[in-house]
Amino acid sequence: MQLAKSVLDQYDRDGFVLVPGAFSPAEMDCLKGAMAEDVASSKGPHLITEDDGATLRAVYASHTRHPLFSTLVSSARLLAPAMQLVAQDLYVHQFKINTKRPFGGESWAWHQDYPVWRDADRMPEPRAVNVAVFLDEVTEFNGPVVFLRGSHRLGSEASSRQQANQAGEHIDPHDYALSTGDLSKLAEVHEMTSPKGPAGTVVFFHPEIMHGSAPNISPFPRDLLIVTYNASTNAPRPVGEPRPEYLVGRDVTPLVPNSWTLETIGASIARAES
Ligand SMILES: O=C(O)CCC(=O)C(=O)O
Repeated sequence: MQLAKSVLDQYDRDGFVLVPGAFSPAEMDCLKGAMAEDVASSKGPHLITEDDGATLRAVYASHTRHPLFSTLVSSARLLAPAMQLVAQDLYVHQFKINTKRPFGGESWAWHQDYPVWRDADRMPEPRAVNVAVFLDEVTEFNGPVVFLRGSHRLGSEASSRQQANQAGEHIDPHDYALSTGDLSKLAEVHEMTSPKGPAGTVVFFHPEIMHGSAPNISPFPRDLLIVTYNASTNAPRPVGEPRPEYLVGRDVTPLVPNSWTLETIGASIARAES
């Protein structure tokens, strides 16, 4: 899949683009099943809970444990447009599924992603792209990600007054949030907008766009898979101990796009299990 010039221009202008129908509902069902298998069969710090300490909020690095996800990250439907947008060879910096349960999946504070990777991981530049895959339909009711359109053009200066959380592991946007005053000023200039669509929709978004999301007050789940691709030449250069590999990918070998379909994946799963 290749993005048209007009879509690339739209990404430059807005900081995100929505690609409807990138995957089929059957493919999303399959990924939801794989997510459930991964969560049920693994324990560890890569499973992040809500404040109650029990409800799942996010699962990291499923692509290192489940063949459906390890092959998905090289799918031409995700990787080829990502390579166009960054104009570089790419590897997976981070993989996560943010899961908002019905009736209460919690919010994600307003933030930019790159300042976190710059400060916590020493990623040299924002030569990266986030790719969000809607595992569920995303509506105005189940906590869609909200962007400040065009705010990526401000660079990371808008976050420079934030204190980097020194935590060695998962850094929640709540620990790195923009102040309400700054956000109020930005929202006067940058329209708030939330891409929505059926399961299988994909949104590419810039690592410096301001974004956040509200709690899920609907009876419907909102599972959102986000792959962050980084340029292989832009790998973090940590001064001390790097953050764990489930948060910061260390294999910077450039990925090669594959033709990911349920059929080809079925074959690769059989190979992995034999
Ligand atoms: O899942 C969401 O609603 C927001 C996620 C997000 O902002 C992030 O992971 O950086």
